[in-house]
Parts: sequence; structure tokens; C-alpha cells
Amino acid sequence: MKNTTIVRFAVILPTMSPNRVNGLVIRVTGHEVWVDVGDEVVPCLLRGRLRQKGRDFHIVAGDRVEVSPSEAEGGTGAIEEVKARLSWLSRFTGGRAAVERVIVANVDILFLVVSIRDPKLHYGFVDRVLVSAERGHTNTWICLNKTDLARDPSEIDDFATLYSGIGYPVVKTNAISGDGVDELKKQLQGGVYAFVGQSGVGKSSLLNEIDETLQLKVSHVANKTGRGRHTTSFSQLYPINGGYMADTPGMQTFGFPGTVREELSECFPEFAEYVEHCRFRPCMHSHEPDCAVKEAVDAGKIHPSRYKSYQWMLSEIDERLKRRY
Ligand SMILES: Nc1nc2c(ncn2[C@@H]2O[C@H](COP(=O)(O)OP(=O)(O)OP(=O)(O)O)[C@@H](O)[C@H]2O)c(=O)[nH]1
Ligand SMILES: [Mg+2]
Ligand SMILES: [Zn+2]
Repeated sequence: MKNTTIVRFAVILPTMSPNRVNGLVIRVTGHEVWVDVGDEVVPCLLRGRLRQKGRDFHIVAGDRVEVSPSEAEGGTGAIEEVKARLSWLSRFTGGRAAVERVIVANVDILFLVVSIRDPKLHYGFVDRVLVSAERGHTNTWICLNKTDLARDPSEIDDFATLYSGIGYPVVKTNAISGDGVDELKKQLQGGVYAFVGQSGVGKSSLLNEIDETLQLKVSHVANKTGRGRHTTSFSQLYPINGGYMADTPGMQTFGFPGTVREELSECFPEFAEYVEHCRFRPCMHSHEPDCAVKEAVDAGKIHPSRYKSYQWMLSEIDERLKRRY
């Protein structure tokens, strides 16, 4: 009975022209886009009108598209339509003339990978990515890797308690021994996932550990700077457990997107229960008297490092606004 209804709807309400198929973008290099159309992966080009859609429009791994198959066998398909993104992770790049660039779209879980050391754990970086993820409606987990490099268990526990307390689940891993990787694997249930994070934290190593047939290139972190070498140079989704996982190029810094002061506190989920009790509306939770967020910080209900990140980001938004006008 149920099946009949579905078939009838498909006939009455066709969603696209018959020679188009739905696809998932799995890799973008230059103008060439690789699209999974269900039974194969085809190289595709963007239709000219899509290339001109906007100077800052970039198709990314995870985008859902409509493709017309290639006319010639072994040829190139054409991307006719890029569907509206349900979620995305973006960052500001380009210094003074900042432009917002989407890194990955439509993932079921974004795994922000950080390492205890080499490169060292940077709470400010974590908060900047989380703010961007919140802004792009992206469901985020944190993968705390290189747990073998902790000098004291409290380094791991303090971090995990803080972020899992806010609502970002934390998985602890060691990509060399494989500890914790099963826990990570359990979350990969046939959807689309992505690893993002600083260069050298171990994103590609973790992927290799999840699926040893991948054999992705990894490389040593420079001893002097503790920085990675940007070993991965493009984003690509790899088939895992009936779904996909993206490996993405690492970054050193993360320019969180946004220029609206009032929107920043909405990207700190643990502030939500306090903002309505501030005396002023809107309250920037900075210099205003009777601010419930500041009171929650003083009472130990909001972690000082999160509030510090908030203050930094607010002053960065002010800088952006000054430069613009
Ligand atoms: N001690 C230790 N080293 C690790 C662990 N995971 C990865 N590494 C090492 O860290 C270095 C960087 O790993 P990659 O997997 O290349 O890091 P990445 O995040 O993919 O780096 P980019 O591609 O530059 O973004 C390699 O030398 C890995 O062997 C871990 O859990 N513990
Ligand atoms: Mg890599
Ligand atoms: Zn306030």
C-alpha cells in the first residue's frame, strides 16, 4: 500500500527534468568537480551561469547537485543546479578584504579534530570553529587526538568536561595505537561526515586508521614550530561504512565568519539560558551593568575561557566594522 503511494507521487510531482540525476559532490579541484551519481563517480563541469552566480560562490564537497550526464561515453557531465545548503562550515579568508569561504556543506556530523600537543591544544581556535559551525547550523563533535602526548590526564579531562558539558560530544583518540577509533567509527552510520582542524592534528591519520585501504598521505609535524605541513591539499569525501567522510586541508588559523555583533552570543549555546535575564536588550555582555551572562561567568556557570573567546571575537567584529566604514 505504502509503495503505491510513493510511486504515484513520483509520477505526479516530478522534481527535475528527466535527463537530470541527483548527485553528491565529493571533490572539487579547480573547475573540475567529481560527483557521485549513485552508481558511479563522474567528473563534471559547472554550467557557465553557475560559475557566474556570484563572485564568492564556490561549490564544495558535500553540496547536493543536479547533473546532466555526459553525452559522450567517458565524457564530462554538467552540473545544472546546486541545491540550497542545509548546513555549512565557512571561514573568513584573505586578511583585510575578508571573504567568506565555505569549507564543507551538508554534513551529518562535523568532527573538529584537535590534538593535545604538536600542534598544541588551542581553546581559542576550537571556539572560533564552533562559532562558525553554530552559525552554519552544523552539528559538531570534537575529536581530541594524540591523547598519548598528554603529560597529565587532567589535560584531557579538563577539555572533555568543558566541551561535552556545553553539548559538543568529545571522542578521545590516539591514531597511532588506534585507541578510541572504534568509538569514532560507531558514529559513522552511512551519512556524510567531515574532519576539519589545524594542520598536523592527525585528520588523515585517523581516516587511515578508520579504513586502512585509504592510505592517505600523512607527514611529520615540524619539531621547532609544532606546526603541520599542510599535507592534505584539497577536500575529498571518501566512502566509509556505506556513507562518506571528508578529509580536508588543515589550517593554521581560523577566521570565524560574521560581522553582526548581536549574533555572536547566539553562537555560544551555553549563554542562551542567561541572555534573557540581562537588563539591557540587546546586551553585548561586555560593558553593560546587570548582565546575566557576566554574572554566570563570575558564578562559575560559564567557563572563563569561553567568555574570553567571546570577548576576543566581539572585538574582532568591531575591528571588521571599523575597516568597512
Ligand atoms: N603521537 C601521535 N602522533 C600522531 C597521532 N595522530 C597523528 N599523528 C602524527 O601527526 C602527524 C600529522 O598527521 P596527519 O594525519 O598528516 O595530520 P593532518 O591533520 O592530516 O594534517 P594536514 O593534512 O596538514 O591538515 C603525523 O606524523 C602523524 O603520524 C596520535 O594520535 N599520536
Ligand atoms: Mg591531512
Ligand atoms: Zn548581558
